[in-house]
Amino acid sequence: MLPADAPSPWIARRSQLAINTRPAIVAEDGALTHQELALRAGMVAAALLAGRRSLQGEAVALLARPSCTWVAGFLGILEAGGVAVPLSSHYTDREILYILQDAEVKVLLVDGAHVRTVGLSGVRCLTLEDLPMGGAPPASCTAGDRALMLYTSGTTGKPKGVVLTHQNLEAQTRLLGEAWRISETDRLLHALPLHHMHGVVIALLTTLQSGGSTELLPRFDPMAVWDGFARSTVWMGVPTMYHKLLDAFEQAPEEVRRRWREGARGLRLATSGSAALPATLATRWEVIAGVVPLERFGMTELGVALTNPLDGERKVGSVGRPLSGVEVQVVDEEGRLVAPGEPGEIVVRGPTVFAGYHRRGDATREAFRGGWFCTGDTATLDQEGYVRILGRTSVDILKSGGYKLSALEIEEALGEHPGVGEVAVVGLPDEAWGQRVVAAVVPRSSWTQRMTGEELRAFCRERLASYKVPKQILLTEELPRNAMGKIVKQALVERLRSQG
Ligand code: MCA
Ligand code: AMP
Repeated sequence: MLPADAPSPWIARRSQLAINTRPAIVAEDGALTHQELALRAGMVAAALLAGRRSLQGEAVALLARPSCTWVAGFLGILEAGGVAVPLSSHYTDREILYILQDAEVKVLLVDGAHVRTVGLSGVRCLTLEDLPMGGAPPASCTAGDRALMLYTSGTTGKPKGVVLTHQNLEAQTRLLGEAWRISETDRLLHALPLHHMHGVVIALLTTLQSGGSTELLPRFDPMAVWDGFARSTVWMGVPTMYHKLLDAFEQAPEEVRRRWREGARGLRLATSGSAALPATLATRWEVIAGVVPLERFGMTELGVALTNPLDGERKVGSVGRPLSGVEVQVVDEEGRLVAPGEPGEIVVRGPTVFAGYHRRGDATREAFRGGWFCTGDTATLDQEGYVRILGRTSVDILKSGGYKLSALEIEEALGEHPGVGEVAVVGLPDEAWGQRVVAAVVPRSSWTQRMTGEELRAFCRERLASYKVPKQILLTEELPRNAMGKIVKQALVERLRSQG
């Protein structure tokens, strides 16, 4: 670990790349070399600084399509000494306002497609395409300075800001780049959302900092991804993407399959993470690509912590061993190491572990025990040190298509409807999504005949990003409860599963 006041290793690496003339980004809005990208980032930094020497940790939100513009905006914020807060275009206005407020955002950087008036005084909106020409030397940042804030759903109703430092970003991108031997000859095909750890740090920034190039697709489209493999060496996806890719493959005519198969076989590395990769998907991919995807385990609070090896044995159903430079243990409730085969919680320590939840001192303290970050994931360790994930300790944290969703956040949104008496949100096992989010609602008596599940879904869509909206909302007379009157979600899951 570097001392918090050491010069930022992130900025140092960025300066090295500023003279690199190899390709860095290809996207809908053009292509940039590392050098050109550095110049564009310098322009953004200069506009943000407007004569100051540093933003001194001010939060700057970023809302733009996946593009050269997005990447220059992101890097410019860090170079100006600001904290980048990437937003999703799937967010509702309400979600955006919540984050702007919670993160104490001062400036919102947008592209032409996202120009909007922000209903919050004190937030300035700058359009990236309209910034004046100019440049600024990077602000003098330290290893411990905040660099990135990612909003993640959890065991509280509202998402929390995960604060990552310059050191976190540098350590994660360097260690992962080394483990997966990402180099300047790599070209990553990128179709992940740019408001989460996977898409931003694990995929984009790791490739960028390793000197490689990234092709940013505007969205995940299975056919465009299959076509893109032929131009790429690396692909990173979540299991739902593999599911959708394999379905598209099976529906394609034989001559198209032949081309796609060749593209997949030409990849040097295809990884899967953010949720468990079912063995059936791994095998279906192997039949086409010749090798199973490399599965790894990560978390917003710490990036990738465990990975199957690039060259050694990839165990299907396992997430591999600790990333070199990161300490991982599987422990019991007292923090003692468990024996191989025994279940325990994954805990992590090292330079990639985040600095804390923004303005949530209590939640931060609760998340650590004796300096180790407690992931809330239950796992076993085998004799060779490979970790197998068994599931999460909390039933209220769901994973759908790689997105972490909070049952409580969805319940809160539904609870705002005047007809909703009681509500419980659960995840049902699902081949495509991993978990399919379903809500069971007990209507207030006066509303029983006046409300449908579809109307409630529309109500949710006004409040939550579309991927958080339950796939199904069932109206029911009662919810299963224990002797203390508490809703038993596991019993609800069983009931809903038996009803098909
Ligand atoms: C889209 N929908 C979803 C999801 N995605 N519903 C539930 N769960 C989802 N994940 C909704 C859409 O809003 C739409 O709703 C309907 O489903 C159909 O959308 P479709 O076109 O089929 O979906 P898509 O656009 O192809 O999206 C699927 C996706 C996407 C590409 C798999 O979900 C995605 O990009 N997932 C990646 C999430 C991710 O990056 N997680 C990493 C977190 P409607 O019809 O009502 O409009 S970081 C992490 O986990 C750690 C660090 C780690 O280890 O990586
Ligand atoms: P997030 O908070 O969105 O970063 O999601 C992190 C969570 O995703 C972890 O705590 C795990 O529950 C889950 N996760 C990530 N990678 C895997 C994987 N390969 N297998 C199973 N679960 C995973």
